[in-house]
Amino acid sequence: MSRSIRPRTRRAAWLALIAGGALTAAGCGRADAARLGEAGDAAAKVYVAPGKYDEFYAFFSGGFDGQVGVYGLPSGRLLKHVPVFAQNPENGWGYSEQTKPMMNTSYGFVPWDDAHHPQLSQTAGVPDGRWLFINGNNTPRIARLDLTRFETEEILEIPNSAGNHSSPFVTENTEYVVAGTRFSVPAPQRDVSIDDYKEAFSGMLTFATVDSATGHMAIAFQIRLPAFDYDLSHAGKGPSHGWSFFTSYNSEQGDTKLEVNASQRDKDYIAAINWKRAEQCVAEGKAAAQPARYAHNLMGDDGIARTEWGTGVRVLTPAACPGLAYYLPTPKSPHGVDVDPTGEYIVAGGKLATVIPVHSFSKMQKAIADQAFDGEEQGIPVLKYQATIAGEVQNPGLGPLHTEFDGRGNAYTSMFLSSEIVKWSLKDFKVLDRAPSYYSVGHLMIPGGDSRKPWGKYAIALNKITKDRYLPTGPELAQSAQLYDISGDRMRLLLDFPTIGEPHYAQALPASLIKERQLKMYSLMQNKDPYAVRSEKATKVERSGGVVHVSMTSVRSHFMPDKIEGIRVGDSVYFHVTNLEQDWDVPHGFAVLGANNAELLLMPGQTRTLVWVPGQVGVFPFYCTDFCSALHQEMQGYIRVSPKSSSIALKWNSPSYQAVAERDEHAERSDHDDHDEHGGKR
Ligand code: RUQ
Ligand code: CUA
Repeated sequence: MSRSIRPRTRRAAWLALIAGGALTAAGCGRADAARLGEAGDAAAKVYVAPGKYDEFYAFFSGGFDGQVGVYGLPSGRLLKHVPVFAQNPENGWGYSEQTKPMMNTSYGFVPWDDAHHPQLSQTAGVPDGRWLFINGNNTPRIARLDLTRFETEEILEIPNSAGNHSSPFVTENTEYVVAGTRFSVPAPQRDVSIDDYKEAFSGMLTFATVDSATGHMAIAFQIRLPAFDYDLSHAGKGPSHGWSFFTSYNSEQGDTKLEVNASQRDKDYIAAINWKRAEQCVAEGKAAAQPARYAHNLMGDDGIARTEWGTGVRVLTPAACPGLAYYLPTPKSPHGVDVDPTGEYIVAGGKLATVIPVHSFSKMQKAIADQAFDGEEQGIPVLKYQATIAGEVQNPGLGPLHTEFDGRGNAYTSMFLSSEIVKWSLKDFKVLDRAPSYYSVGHLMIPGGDSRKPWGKYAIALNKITKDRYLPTGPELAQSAQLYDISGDRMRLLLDFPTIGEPHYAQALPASLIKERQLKMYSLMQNKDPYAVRSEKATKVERSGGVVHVSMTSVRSHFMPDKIEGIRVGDSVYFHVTNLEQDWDVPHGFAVLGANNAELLLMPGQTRTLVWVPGQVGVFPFYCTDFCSALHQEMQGYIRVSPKSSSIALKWNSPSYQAVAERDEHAERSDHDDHDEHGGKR
């Protein structure tokens, strides 16, 4: 009796610990001043003198804010907040006509998301500074940012997926970005009972190619797996090139109360996917074509985003493609899966595990060759745990989640429950050091720490809870990162810095890889926006029914035109503003009183369009919102709005006015003549 109770009690204790998010810093007792960043030289190590640059760019996911934060390291200074999945009224992202299509999905316009994992593009397994990918977790999407502009250039929706958590995780040469569904769903979606979970739901993994010249993504194939929750992923490299690994939990396939029901088994799985094999099977026609509607949003070279609609996907099943997928048993509800720089070790983080299991790729290959199977899961061979495991890190701490590497043979694992980073050796899997984090570290990050060539100087803890580390700010406290010096034998905490949104994961690389490649301005002469005006002479205002197009310019320190009359209540006024500047760091803003959407921020040489629908009669100012010169406050204008029935003619003060007004008058006269002929409609 008591024997049967004990395991359950232990599990209950675990669950209580997890649910409560225990804040006990296991390392705390051991912490001495030098380890906590209080030593005199900690400040000097993170101090970047005025006018000097940081050594690394770091890209933090914004979590629930759907954006990317760019920070300098080691200073922790925030450099930029790049809008990705979420509308950003500060610069009009997702509000301007040119950028709205970026938020199109098969569910309609979705102007927000939950962004978790930034991934730098890699060449030969090393971050190359070209692009940054990031997943949208809620409405499954992958975005690509261009690192010469720090702007989002492309967003690809992932069909047959829900909760795009194990994404985007690039392969060694950015052949693919991947997307594993966290929530299994009916694929394609249909009306079925949730009770039919096991039979009717699938766990779909998606592989999207990345064009090596343009970065453009395209869904190559999907793989239909059992209805587990696919949580995280990393690609193989070197000897394990051609494989991608996905953790899964809920191999119990519970469809309710997962907290308990998905924690029954001792081991869940890492899915090892041989994507080279998948390519063969697809080439041999073994993938089934399946209709699927998904948005692919791409910024054109005219600066205008457009949506192309995907109509189908090719779906592979392990049954149709033997050798495609294997399951590696892994304790227990594994979360992170990380591949060491040599490509030999596959490290899992089991949220509920008491060890850190380390699989060996070469042992896995041998186990496959020897058919060392321990049964199967819906046709997918399960490899014997003992046949693939290289070792287990014993007593690492509580709640291992994610592991990164320093390139010197060491691994660093975040311990969520015991709030610490644990350093261990890839040689003998022995713990070498531990440093407390404040508090509840989720991901951790070493620049290049998931690549073949980590720049192993710093580690960052991305903490879930801040508690008492900063001045309090009401019920919601600042999000927090902590920077550690990992260059010596022992880790040393150097700095706390607050971050925006909820940073889940981050990636970093030496600034030298991108710094010199920054785009300084858009070329005005090559501006292909159909409403771009390249000089003040060409500015104009044109009406077509209830739509008015204002093609205007901004330059220090005025708009052309800055006096507009002849607008009527209810008109849709399209302000197409072109920034004529051709200097670095001279954006202009544009804002109009009462606009129901946003303001605009115009980069030099760029055109952006804001729609304004005036709802009342009056004369309304518009002005520049970006302090651009000593006469920035003079950068303003007025637009007059008359009653709907008004016949006041369009009028504006730009050099084009006379010519356009005469042309319009002429057109109106012949229009009159036309109508008179047909019975005097006017
Ligand atoms: S995770 S909850 Cu990357 Cu550990 Cu998203
Ligand atoms: Cu233009 Cu301020």
